[in-house]
Amino acid sequence: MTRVLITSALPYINGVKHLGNLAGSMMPADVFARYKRARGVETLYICATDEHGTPAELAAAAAGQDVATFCAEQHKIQHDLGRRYGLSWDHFGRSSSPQNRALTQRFAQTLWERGFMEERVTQQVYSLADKRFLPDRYVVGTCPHCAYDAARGDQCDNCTRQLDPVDLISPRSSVSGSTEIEIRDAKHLFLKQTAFAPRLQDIINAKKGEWPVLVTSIAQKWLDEGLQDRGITRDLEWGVPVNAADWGPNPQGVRPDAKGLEGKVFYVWFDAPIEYIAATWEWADARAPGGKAADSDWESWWRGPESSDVTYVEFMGKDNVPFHTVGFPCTLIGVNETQNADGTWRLADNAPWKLVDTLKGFNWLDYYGGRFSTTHKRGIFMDTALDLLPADYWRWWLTANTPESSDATFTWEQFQAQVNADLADVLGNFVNRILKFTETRFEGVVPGEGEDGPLEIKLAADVAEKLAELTAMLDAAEMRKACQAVRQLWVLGNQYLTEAAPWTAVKTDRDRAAVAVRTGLNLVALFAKVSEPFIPFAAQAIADGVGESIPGIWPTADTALNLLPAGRPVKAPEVLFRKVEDAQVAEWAERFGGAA
Ligand code: B3M
Ligand code: ZN
Repeated sequence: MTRVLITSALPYINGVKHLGNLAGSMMPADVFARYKRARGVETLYICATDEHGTPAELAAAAAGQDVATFCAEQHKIQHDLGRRYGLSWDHFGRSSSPQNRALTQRFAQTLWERGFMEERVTQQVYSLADKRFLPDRYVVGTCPHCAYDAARGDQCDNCTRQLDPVDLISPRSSVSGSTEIEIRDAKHLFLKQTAFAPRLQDIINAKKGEWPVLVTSIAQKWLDEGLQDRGITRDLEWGVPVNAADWGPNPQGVRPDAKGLEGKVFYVWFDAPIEYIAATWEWADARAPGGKAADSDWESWWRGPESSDVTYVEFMGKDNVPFHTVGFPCTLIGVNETQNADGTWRLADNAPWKLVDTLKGFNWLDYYGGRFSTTHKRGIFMDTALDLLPADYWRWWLTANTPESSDATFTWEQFQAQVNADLADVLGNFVNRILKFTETRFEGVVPGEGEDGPLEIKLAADVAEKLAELTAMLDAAEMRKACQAVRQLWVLGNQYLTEAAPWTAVKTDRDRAAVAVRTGLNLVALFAKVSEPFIPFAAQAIADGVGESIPGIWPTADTALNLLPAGRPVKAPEVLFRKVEDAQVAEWAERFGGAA
């Protein structure tokens, strides 16, 4: 039996996430985690808020809060929202945790001592008015590539190119708006990513054909363009302190000259992925008596021979792929390995950290063909969505429309059509029809009489086929196809019931009607189990109706239609899915901005 470790990209702390963020990382990761647990696989699904960097400081300043208080509050809000969406994290950590601070510092120190880091004096933007350096988003100006006049120091939102703050034309401070800017020398630490290019190329070559083409092609593009050594420290107050004074010598016997590095912190993209590991440590500590776990409790998921039964799967949007195919692997390879004099590599110890086995990257979910935007408040956000409709409506639509092979678009009209058809007309209607009929004509218990006939034999074959398809698609984390398969199972149920027509049979042949009712009730139990990864709240209500507990054991072709013992009492649930009305759609399209 193998274990599965699942991470979804860490939502940034600067505000509530929109549905596009949910669709392209947390949602598919959750469906996958729920499915694995239902299969009886030991599963750990880890997520956290990503709390460092300039966007956190800027958002806190905009909210008029100190950044620690802001992050603590926002973490709670995101945690609570996740819970209300049924995101089944085993732990939802914080990249500002003591565990992440310790691990980030330890990894950085190791990278130095292995010779993969060096000090460089670089040119940085300094604001005379603000008396501080302006890293990343603290400076805005005109993009040197496309002339967009609100490009940020780290990236141009218009042409998406990565930038260096000193590249901006007419730079100004985002703190004060001041244009009194000069370029000053400042010392920073650089990770020598160039050294890792051949190792990364080997990894990508091995994953071509296995990972989504989107992912390997983004990684390959970065490798083709040539890796750059990367500055991994920043002149910020909020972040993991560098603490270079504690480090030992590099292979040339040189200790870092901590002078000039005082007060600096690591770049957010250096510590954020390390938080995947640190959050697992947080998880172990949170469960340990006294709050202090043994290292082996969390390390067994991540390093050395104890973790050899773990398959590690990452979920993320395409913008995060470079950091997970280049940045994070460089950190881990550098911590795991050393280079021999002839340039070959060897493991540094017998407990290397695990690199990703499967990387699921997703395209964008758009809003009416344009980008959702946190900054411009365009589209629907996780909190408001739940004020409109229960979580399962969103879960279903977002999973059924996962932007796997291309970008996908949300429109209220498509959303309404799909949730009404799939959830209300197909699934809800089926469950309701058969349970109501059982209540009125079979005393609300699973009938035991009668023998299966040709209809049931055909149904069993059809169900077996679709169930196999569903299982295969979930194993591959192919979300759209998995949704199709589960929907087709629901449709089979409706078709069967229409053909078997127990309401007609009951007038002439009560045994025949009993077989149809028993089969229908078993389908209800089956649907609860196989729908649980997608719509866990409704699945629970459905399971309750037939006295089943979920997540139970994933059904097989043999058990699929034999889940319920004869004589068990059953009960129709309250309305499972209310239809989304035209008037609601009109109101929401108006309120959130619809077409154009
Ligand atoms: N926080 C994603 C983002 O906000 C970023 C992911 C970190 S994963 C280690 O775009
Ligand atoms: Zn640009």
